[in-house]
Amino acid sequence: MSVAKKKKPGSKAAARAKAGEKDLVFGLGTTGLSVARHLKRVGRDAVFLDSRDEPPGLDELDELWPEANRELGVTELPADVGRVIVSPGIADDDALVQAARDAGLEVISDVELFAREAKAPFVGVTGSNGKSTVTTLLYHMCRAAGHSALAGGNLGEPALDLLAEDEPDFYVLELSSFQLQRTQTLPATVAVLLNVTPDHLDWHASEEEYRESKYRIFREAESAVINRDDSESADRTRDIENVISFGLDAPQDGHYGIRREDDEVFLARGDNVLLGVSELALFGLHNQANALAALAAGELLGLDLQAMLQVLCEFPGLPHRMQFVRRVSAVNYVNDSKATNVAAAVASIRSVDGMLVLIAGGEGKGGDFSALAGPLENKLRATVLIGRDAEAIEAALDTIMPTYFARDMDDAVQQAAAFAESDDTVLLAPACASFDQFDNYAARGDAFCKAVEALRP
Ligand code: UMA
Ligand code: ADP
Repeated sequence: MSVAKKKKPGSKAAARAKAGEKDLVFGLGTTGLSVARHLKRVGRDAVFLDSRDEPPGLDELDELWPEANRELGVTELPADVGRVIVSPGIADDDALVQAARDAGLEVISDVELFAREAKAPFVGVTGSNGKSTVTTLLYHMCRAAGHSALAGGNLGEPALDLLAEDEPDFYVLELSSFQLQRTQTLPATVAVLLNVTPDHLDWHASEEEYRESKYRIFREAESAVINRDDSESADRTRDIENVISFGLDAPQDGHYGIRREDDEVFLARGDNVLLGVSELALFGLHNQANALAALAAGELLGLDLQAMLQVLCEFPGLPHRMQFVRRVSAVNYVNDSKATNVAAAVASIRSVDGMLVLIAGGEGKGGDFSALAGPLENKLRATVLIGRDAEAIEAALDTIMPTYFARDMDDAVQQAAAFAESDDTVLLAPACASFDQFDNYAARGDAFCKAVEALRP
């Protein structure tokens, strides 16, 4: 479905969400519960619906709102609802969502409700990869620079829950394509688009729709941070007064990039070098890009430069993102379970010096696994594959080096340990979602760490 056809704020559909009318909250997971708490706070009535008989948020809803009307294990649009607040995991072509639109109802995300109510300025961070890292960096930068800040959204704590806390100087929101697709109101003080590479093609109708959902972040932004590699971002931000770009090339005046001086590599703003990349606590070229994007966003918020640089020297990264686990028998084990798409796995493979044994696989999201082959050339010892789409990855990689199949993560780690040679890295970078074998990427990363801890030197 084309984004351009959606209803605008202030349209007839929006006007239907009058006080007294019931909202339909579709999805009873983390987001649905945060919507419940919000509606309770503002005193609006709601019906809660989930296609599952026992959705994860049910017990908490029972406690929070025992008398709430609920419809479980159903997928039909109830009568008498004024607007529909849809959880991000529900795809846009869902029959109920379509029925709501056909009925002229307003269909929105939790982020739309957040943006309508938030008083403090907020930064929106989106992109195919690097969102959580940049959101967290910016959060720490705000605080290091003496401001109060709250971070959330796709990162974990739902946006609406942030409104229940004391109002901060800044909100920093990680925004997924799912959330952006159903958000009309988004007056971000700073909108950051890190990169756009194929992902979530199992949710979006097309790659074009996925890309469009990302560019929606700029619609009402006061200022923007864009990636110089993406010329479309430059086009989409032409009407925004303050736009700062970042990239891994040498930057023009007022923009962020990389400069080389006397064989050393620096993060730079225009001609000014700011910090040697060897000082960064994060590693990998992709994290240099993330650091530059965070600096650009921090500048637009007016944050102190020295405080931001200090954060870059100290922030070690989030768990499950290029997380060093252990060195056993002269082999390094790195957990990048959050590399849930092909571009992320490519970035992590590029970050590893020397030879590697790759553990990959899971639920592919429509990405093209053959893009893994180039970066692996001349640095792949072996690949060990797990999960539903293991064979599709094998088809893309077996021309480079032999691939092996593993039953589960323990088996994969043991096989990888047997293939690895001295000073190799065993890298978990699945290029896939985890849901076929695990609850989520964190459970997959934990399983990897546990299996590595169990290895005997
Ligand atoms: N579901 C049903 N039936 C329903 C409702 C949901 O089967 O009626 C399924 C969905 O298809 C999905 C699962 O339940 O498989 C969870 O969906 P949800 O929308 O209820 O998810 P929440 O628990 O609310 O979590 C969401 C984000 N999840 C998704 O977008 C899938 C979380 O991001 C986010 O942290 C949370 O809101 C708070 O904002 C996770 C994620 O995987 C980390 N995000 C994707 C990503 O980063 O790649 C976009
Ligand atoms: P997201 O929240 O967008 O999933 P994260 O910051 O959690 O991003 O990083 C997830 C994974 O994506 C990392 O472990 C790494 O493999 C990859 N990654 C991070 N930043 C970038 C980037 N700027 N470009 C490409 N890949 C990246």
